[in-house]
Amino acid sequence: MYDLTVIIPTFNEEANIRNIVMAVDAVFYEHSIHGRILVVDDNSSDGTISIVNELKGTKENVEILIREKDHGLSQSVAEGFSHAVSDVFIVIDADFSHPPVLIPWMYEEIRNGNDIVIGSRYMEGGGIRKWPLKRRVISIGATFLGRLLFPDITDPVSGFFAIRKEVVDNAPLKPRGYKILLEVLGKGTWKKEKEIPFEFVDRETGASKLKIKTIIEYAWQVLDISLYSFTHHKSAAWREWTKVFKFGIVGISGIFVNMGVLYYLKEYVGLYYLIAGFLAIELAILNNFIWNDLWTFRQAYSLKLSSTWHRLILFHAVSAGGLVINMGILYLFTSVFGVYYLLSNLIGILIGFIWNFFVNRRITWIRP
Ligand SMILES: Nc1nc2c(ncn2[C@@H]2O[C@H](COP(=O)(O)OP(=O)(O)O)[C@@H](O)[C@H]2O)c(=O)[nH]1
Ligand SMILES: [Mg+2]
Repeated sequence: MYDLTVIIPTFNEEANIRNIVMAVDAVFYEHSIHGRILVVDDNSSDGTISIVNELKGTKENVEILIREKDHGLSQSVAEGFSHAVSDVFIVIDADFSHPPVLIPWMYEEIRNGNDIVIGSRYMEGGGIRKWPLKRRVISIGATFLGRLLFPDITDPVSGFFAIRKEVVDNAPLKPRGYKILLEVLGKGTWKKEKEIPFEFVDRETGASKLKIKTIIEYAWQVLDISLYSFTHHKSAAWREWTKVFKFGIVGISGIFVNMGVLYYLKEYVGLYYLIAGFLAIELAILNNFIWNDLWTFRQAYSLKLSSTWHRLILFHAVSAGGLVINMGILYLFTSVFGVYYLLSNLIGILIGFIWNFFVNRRITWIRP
């Protein structure tokens, strides 16, 4: 029984496969890891298969799975998951875009209690070398979409990651395209995740295989994971949706506070309505802050890291931004596009809400 299986998906990698297998095996040796290497190949037409077969002759921990139908990177990795028997899996590209020296660190983080460990290109210390602008733009777009579902994860579409076997044991993965990690995050069972930075280096030899079709498949995948989370309340994306709902309920409570205070201060205290209105907004913001802090984002890391004052100031700043967005859209849609003002305001409220949620989620209450 092996402790760890390193899964290497390959398609026509004769230029790299020997070196990557040797490099991973050397890392095992140096760190006394009892690991196995599982190459999952989509029936390459070049020398990949024969090279692995030759390596198998000298190394008993090397294995190859040759697939003949349903060609695809994600499908290959998923098949690797069901084939491997160890408790931990690590997925790594064959073309040295992912540094094998990080394998022991990832493995250790899994043993430290994380369910998923992700090699991140987008966190501090990470990066991408030798990518043309087009690739960068596509990748940033893909990452942005993925972060809507998993805001704490900087690189939810990384191809370099480690998981515990249980994460995918009963997961109904629908592997398509290139983003198997997003599928694992969306359909798998996990609580704790950790990212470690690395610098992605684009391949030196062989061709990259990204196509337009991949981008369309990816958008479907994000939608599919969102729908899945609505019916599977243990999923990580559902945990995120519950925050959105709570934030919305708090927002509605704020409207009542705002209206009530305005009415009271004007009618009973006799304040000028704009002054009353200003105080009403401030009290509504305080109301929303308290409920979000105690309820919506109760488990946020920043509750320990930052002071309540710090969060309160951030929340004010974000709310002010939301107000400007709301007013801006009200003006733009009504006076420029000629939309009925109540409808314009509704659109403004909605976009202001999205702003408030996402920005607060990223800066005020971080990492649950
Ligand atoms: N099994 C399998 N592996 C693939 C397929 N496409 C790419 N790969 C492998 O997946 C890894 C990443 O592919 P690559 O083309 O370098 O993607 P990029 O780095 O995102 O441009 C490499 O190890 C490839 O050999 C595929 O259709 N099937
Ligand atoms: Mg590559």
